[in-house]
Amino acid sequence: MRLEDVELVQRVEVGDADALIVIDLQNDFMPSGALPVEGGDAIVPSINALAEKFHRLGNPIIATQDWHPPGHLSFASSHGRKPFERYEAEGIGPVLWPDHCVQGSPGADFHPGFDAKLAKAVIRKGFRPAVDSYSAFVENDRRTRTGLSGYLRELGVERIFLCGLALDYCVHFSALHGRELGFEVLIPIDLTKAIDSPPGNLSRALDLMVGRGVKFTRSERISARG
Ligand code: VGL
Ligand code: ZN
Repeated sequence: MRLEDVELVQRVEVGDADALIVIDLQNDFMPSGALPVEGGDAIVPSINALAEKFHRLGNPIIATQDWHPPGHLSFASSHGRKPFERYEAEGIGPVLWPDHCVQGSPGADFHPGFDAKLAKAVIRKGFRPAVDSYSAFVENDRRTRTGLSGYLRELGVERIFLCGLALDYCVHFSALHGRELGFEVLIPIDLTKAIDSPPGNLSRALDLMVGRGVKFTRSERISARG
């Protein structure tokens, strides 16, 4: 499925059981970063605008950070290989990445234009050397939880709005796990960008998300309640 073919929800009103989750809006995923996502910087102002809406309504905003130790096994350099080479191991893959989002490095910081102070919690993921975590909920070993679902449940959240980077990796796996964990999931499609590596990955990710009941809309169709 192509991005243009995804069916969009016409009108969305932010309810009191809604949370906004901003995925990995970090320097290394910006066009000048170590693992650049095309157009990654262009979505920042519109994400701020939606976050401002949630903030005014008193709805929770949670941000995630990809947060790897040096020498992480998702890095091609840790295997003497080239970035984007295919590589599958338990908790790693399907491709290897350039070194990125190393804990405490400038590349791991939020994009300076992102209004991160509006986030009431920051979830850091991918910090175990041999296990990656694309999802904000469950690491790539498919077992280890980040704690986010419990946190959302305690806040009474039933529906999550997912935005940020990258659509076919961290947003995608967060959406699927969100569904598995019983949340409604809505992605404003203009507030996210894809890596699309290996080629065709975005199309496959869209098929999977649609099949599991993830809904899509555009940010200008989201209105405040009341
Ligand atoms: C991501 C690849 C590697 C993401 C993180 O945020 O989508 N992708 N690490
Ligand atoms: Zn990563």
